[in-house]
Amino acid sequence: MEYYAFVHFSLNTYTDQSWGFGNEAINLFNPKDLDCRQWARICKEAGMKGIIITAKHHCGFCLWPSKYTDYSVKNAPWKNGKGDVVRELAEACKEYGLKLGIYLSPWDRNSADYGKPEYITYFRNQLKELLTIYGDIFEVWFDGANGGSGYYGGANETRKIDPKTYYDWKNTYNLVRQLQPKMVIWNDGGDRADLRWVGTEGGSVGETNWSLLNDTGDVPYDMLHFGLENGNAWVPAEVNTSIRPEWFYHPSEDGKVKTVPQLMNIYYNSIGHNATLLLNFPIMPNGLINKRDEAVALEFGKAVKEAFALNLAKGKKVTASNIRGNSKDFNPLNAVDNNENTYWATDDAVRSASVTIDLGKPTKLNRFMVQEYIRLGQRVKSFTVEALVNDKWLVVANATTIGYKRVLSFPTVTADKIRLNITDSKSCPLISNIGIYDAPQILAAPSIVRRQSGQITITPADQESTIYYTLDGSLPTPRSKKYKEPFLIMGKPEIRAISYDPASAKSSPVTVEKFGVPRKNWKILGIDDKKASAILDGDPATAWHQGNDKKMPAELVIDLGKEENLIGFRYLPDQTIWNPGIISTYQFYVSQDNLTWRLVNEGEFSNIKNNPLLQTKRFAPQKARFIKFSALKNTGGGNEVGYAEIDVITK
Ligand code: FUL
Repeated sequence: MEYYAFVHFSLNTYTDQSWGFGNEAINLFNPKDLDCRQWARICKEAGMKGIIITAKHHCGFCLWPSKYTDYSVKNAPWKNGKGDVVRELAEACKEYGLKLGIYLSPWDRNSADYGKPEYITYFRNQLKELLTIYGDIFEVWFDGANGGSGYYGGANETRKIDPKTYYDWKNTYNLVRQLQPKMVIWNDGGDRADLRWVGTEGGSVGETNWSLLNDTGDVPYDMLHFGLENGNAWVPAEVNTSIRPEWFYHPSEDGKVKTVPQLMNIYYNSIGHNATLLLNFPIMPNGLINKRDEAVALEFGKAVKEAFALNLAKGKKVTASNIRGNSKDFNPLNAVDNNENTYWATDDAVRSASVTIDLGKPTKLNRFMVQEYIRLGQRVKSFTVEALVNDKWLVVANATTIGYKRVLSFPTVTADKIRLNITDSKSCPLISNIGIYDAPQILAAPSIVRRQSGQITITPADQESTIYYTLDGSLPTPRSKKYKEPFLIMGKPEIRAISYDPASAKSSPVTVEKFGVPRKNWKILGIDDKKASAILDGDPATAWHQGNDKKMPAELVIDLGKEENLIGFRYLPDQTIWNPGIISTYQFYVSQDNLTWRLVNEGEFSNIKNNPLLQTKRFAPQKARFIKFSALKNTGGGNEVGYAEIDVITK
């Protein structure tokens, strides 16, 4: 179970929320095209092994017709109350050969009993239903999130519980073990369970990652992220992240689906770091996974398959610095036989040792995979990977722990031999598998950014790609100018660029960026905060916010340094999810002297709430040196105002 899916689906899907309060109307739940077979097909084709569904999220709404509450699908208009999403998913998983997992939120903002002992009985009754009706369950997720406030059967109040004692996890675990002895329990609070959270939802676990923790005591971020070398409990890491910024579906995130290079990065930082990967699909109100999410997940699956298609180490000649008792059973050949049940081992006293793989001929490679024989514990503390290139040993990678699986990427080398050097280990190392690969490049369109200084930076998705670009509007090819380093361009350049892989002679799609006048001498007036420079830094990922104490209209005045012939402006809202302060109604003024202002454009940015993309507004030509962008309203109805970038269009 290296890689499996999460699906987030509940009343939040219909209210555009992350956390429901617990009083959301049941009749909102009506997924007209719900098709769990679509979810299962996508997950299967993407290379996943199972699906975990939010049977009950914090709002308390149940996707199955639980006997113990009215707040469930049985009172929804969907299938006239006869529907059961968990059953449909269980059947779809069976059909597609996938395992089923259950997310059951301990925090329940609907239940009148939440916070009282009665709720624990209710929670366990629901757990019993889920673990007995739907066949084998591979994992159960007990999310620890708790914001306190809720509907709680109409009480509308804040209820505090002690997460360490309230849920009495030990007895709940006993119940689970009885009902589904093979199932793993995920729990990020309370008593230690079988799998641990990694302290972030961003998609990575530490470079050092021990599968151990202590079975009692608090688990600060560092322990979650790196594990504990001498912990006394086996609690491997599971990296949970979403294919979009948020867990539930929000139309505003349709343009923010992660890209294949981003997902590859997540792969190397999760599965490649001795963790499993739980990737979330937010289900849309119609009951389906969005087409864009599907396309990216399938492409990502294909890219992983291609990267690790051919193990160049398999069956090659292998020698080792030490073999346990010189026995055939522990021969280093066991490390290149692709068999998880055999392994190379050293004598007991040995803590550092090496194994050398003779590739037989100069061979191109850029990925190294290694696995410990994990049934006998995690041992390796540090290692290096060396390549014999033109008769010289070069260190191509340096790392700490291995665990079940460790994958290292490095720039392509052409080597005759590869050496794994274990430099420190808790006890004699046991290596079950080694893989050596030549992963093809990921050819996604490069990104082009212009800093305020006028400096242009072009970045490929794959560090090994070569970039070619043009400045004259023509299509870039491998005969165009090669990008070597950031360069300065004043004026209003139009830059087109491709990423190119000389080995396969394939190019990425073209990126086209048209820049306006340089912003080098621009100054934001009347704002002391240095961080406001984020508005002009050319980086869409950085933003600045006017203080919340300021009331609308919030004004931003910029001195362009010299008179320009203006015909429009551009506004990119803050691209983050929480309180981005997206301006929806505005006025745009220009001035020659920063004293007398002319209103040249006003109105609203349509659909900016759901799609906070770059906004372009044009107006009749105006000669001016100063601009004033005045925010009259934001999409949230408050006073928050955020800007990622402001630019002008000139004649
Ligand atoms: C968090 C929850 O609060 C989110 O809504 C989501 O379910 C995520 C997987 O876990 O703690």
